[in-house]
Amino acid sequence: MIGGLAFLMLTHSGPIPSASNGLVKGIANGKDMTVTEVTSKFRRLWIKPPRLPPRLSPAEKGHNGSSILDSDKLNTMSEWTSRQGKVKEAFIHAWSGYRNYAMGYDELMPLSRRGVDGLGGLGATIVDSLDTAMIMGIDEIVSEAGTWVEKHLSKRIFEKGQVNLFETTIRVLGGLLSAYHLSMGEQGMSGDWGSSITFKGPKSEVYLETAKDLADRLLSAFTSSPTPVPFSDVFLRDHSARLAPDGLSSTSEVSTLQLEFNYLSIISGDPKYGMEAMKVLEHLRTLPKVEGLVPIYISPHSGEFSGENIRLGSRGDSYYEYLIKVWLQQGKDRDGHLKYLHEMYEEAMKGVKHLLVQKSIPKGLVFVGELPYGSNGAFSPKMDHLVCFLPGTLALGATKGITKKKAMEGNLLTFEDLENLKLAEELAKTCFQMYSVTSTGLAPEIAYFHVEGVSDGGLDGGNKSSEYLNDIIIKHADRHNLLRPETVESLFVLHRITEDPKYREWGWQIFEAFEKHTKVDSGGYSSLDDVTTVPPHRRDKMETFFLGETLKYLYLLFGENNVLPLDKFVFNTEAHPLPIN
Ligand code: DMJ
Repeated sequence: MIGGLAFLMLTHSGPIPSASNGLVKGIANGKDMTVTEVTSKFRRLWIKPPRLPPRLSPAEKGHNGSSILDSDKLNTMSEWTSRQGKVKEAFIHAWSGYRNYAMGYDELMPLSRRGVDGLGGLGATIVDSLDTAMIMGIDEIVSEAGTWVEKHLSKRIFEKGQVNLFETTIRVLGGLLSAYHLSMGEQGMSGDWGSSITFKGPKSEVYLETAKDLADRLLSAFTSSPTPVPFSDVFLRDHSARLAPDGLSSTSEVSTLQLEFNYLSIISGDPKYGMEAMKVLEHLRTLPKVEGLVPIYISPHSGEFSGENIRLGSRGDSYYEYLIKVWLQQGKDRDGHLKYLHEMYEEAMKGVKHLLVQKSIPKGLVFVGELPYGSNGAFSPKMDHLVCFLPGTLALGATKGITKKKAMEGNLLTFEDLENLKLAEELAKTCFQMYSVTSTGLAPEIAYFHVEGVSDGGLDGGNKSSEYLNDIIIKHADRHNLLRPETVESLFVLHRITEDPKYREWGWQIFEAFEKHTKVDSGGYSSLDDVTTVPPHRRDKMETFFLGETLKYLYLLFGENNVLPLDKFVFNTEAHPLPIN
């Protein structure tokens, strides 16, 4: 243990990332800082001991609490602690780029070193990053981000025009709610997530009050609609909402609001938020489905699904994720009136296995395809990277967040759970292979799988040494990478649940590929145009979810499993942890 800590302190006093190394002008709290100030600020931050020291499990402690770990185990622990430190460095580098060039904008354009408002202008990167900084114990960033929220966010909410209901809920509302809880919002909840740090920055009530103000305006999307299906866009400044231009909402968007609105009702004591959001799921329950699967569009006007396109990728994904997560959020009350969510989830997963899961040839990778023309139309062997949320969700649904070992010992797993867990492991392998098959080691946005009867050419320009080269087809238009989190999210959940170390190793390979190909010297990380060429052409955008999700999940994957335990916390679809009731 002492060896591990000493190692970490050494690591942390090493070179600091280039963006914070005086190459760029630093800005903190809106004020310009000199190069030396920036450098010394980050060096101070760097040499701090870790906030969350490794904790030993009861099995690792002797009777009197003394360590009985052998040196191999200690080395392994310090290796993962050191890797966790690298993820923290990456987060600081990403934040530095954003803070220096784009503070107050939604996103950083890391190549042109400026900001862009692609999400309605609520400083989305700041709010999305806040709880990651808390989890990593980076006080300076918590303080910078929290101070910005306190000084500017209410005004922005008051002034701004059109925002998307779903994106604003999962990123901004979700980020505020999580920051509220992690900064000890609820009396007596101190430290329930694995840390009891008191952060600099505003009091937790600031996050709650801002969340309420935002949600009060977002509610107009529900109240303006003639059905329980909300409109997709909200005008914040005048509390009004409107349909998307084509009159349709995405099924995943209308069904991925409930964790956030439910939790806001709990902490505010006002049931209106949860009530409005839950009406959507109650309504979806009544609609006809295909073996539990749903089309990706829905009309707020008629309340009916539109078209027949069924997929677990874009516009469909988090419908399935929230069925099980909103049910898990109920804690002890899971057998109460929300039991129908578990039933809908179970039926949908049966439908996935029956209608969407196939194996590629020649090597037999298990993947989830699509039914673009419904169950009577042809199967498409196309899988979005977005579908890689599914392994984590399946594993979580099977054990309800406890380890597989504990669930087996308690005889808690049904046949269905075991089958889902197996599928989760197979799909996680496929998602990882979507990375390792390319020459950058990073996944494309979309992959096709080689199946009998489909004669698309194989991968062109990928990693020629991969044994899955002939199984995975990457079309030219799909070769970009947006720094997405889904695969590392699933690796994190699967590592917690199965305790299999391979998931950490896979996560580390992915992290190294991000470091090698997406890091921008002047600060931040960039998306890529083509993951099959080296060096890859870069795309001028750092998505907020790289800080909110990707780096958070990698940090948690390499860390101790008593931080944000999965049977006590449920992560919203943007990786903002909320406590289970
Ligand atoms: C995030 O905003 C969320 O994870 C959402 O559910 C899907 N898309 C992005 C990340 O890829």
